[in-house]
Amino acid sequence: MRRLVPLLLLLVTTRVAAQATERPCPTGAALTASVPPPADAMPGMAMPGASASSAVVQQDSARHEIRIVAGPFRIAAMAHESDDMMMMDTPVLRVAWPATGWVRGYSVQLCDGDAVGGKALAQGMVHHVGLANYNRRELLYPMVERLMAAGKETPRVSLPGNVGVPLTRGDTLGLYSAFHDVDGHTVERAYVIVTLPWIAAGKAHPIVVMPFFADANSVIGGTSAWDLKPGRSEQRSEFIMPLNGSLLALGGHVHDYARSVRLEDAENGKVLVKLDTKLTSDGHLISLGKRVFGFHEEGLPLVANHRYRIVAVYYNPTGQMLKQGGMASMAGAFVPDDVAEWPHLDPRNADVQRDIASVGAHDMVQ
Ligand SMILES: [Cu+2]
Repeated sequence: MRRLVPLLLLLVTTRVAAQATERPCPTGAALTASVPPPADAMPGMAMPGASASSAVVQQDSARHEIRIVAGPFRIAAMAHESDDMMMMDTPVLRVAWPATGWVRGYSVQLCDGDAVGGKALAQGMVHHVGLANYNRRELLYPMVERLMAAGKETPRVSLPGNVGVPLTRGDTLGLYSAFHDVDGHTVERAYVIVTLPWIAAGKAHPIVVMPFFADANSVIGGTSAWDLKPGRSEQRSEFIMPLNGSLLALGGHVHDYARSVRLEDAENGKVLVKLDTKLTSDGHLISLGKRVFGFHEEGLPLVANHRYRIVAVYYNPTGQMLKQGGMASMAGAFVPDDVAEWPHLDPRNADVQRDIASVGAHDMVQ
């Protein structure tokens, strides 16, 4: 999973308690009626195996929220014969963003479309839900932005009051997700509701914050996992900052046997941020640290045209090569000095096209 620690991740948790409690799931009938059938589901047009699900955007001005409702998804009970979790990946469902302004966080709900009175499904059925933004580039890579990502351990993200990620009316977002059954129950019609707290343009002037993502093994259009050799090993990659700005918070994603992942100044080798793991005695991952730097002035400055490096350290005690066992990235919230200098997304670029074709396929795959 590439981005389970997503953008804004870390600023986050303190506000959770202050949030309004989760709204109940709409009744199944209301859910079913709210999501139109997919446009390509016309007679004669449907491809074999094509999805019957689609997504719709609802703007709730009173609550200052924009909701993306997607479904229906069939979550089939599967035999769990091994430790491998059987996942059901959904297709990427595209929606047009309805208003210009700033996103302040997100939360994910899974609802049962067959429940008469409205019923939330176990959060544990959500392996991950992510949103790609096809109108903006990742800061460091010729890829479309991954705006948010949530797994079952990150059901809600909420930014501090005065911070937001800009989106423009008409931007195209793609929602991708994966589910798995819990306790062997099949759900015939599940719906995902992603709720994004929202500041409308003209209402306020929040600090613009953007997703930051840096991979120790960036592969566009494929998995960024690598084969983990026995013993101690390092995986590193360099990037050049495209513009000036500062990091507000930084977390990351690693797999079992990772010891640390760090950000260095590649010009002088100075360690800027090092995140250490907590592991079980046999090396399985318990958690990876994170850093919050504070706000703009006190953020960690990153300098345009300067070279930086991500270094992941692993110790694989198994004595064997672990196929695709390694993965490491850092992700967080970044405040550009001038957002107008953000690198442009070129849809004709071959890397960008490869990435678009693979959205959702490698994100969050363990
Ligand atoms: Cu992973």
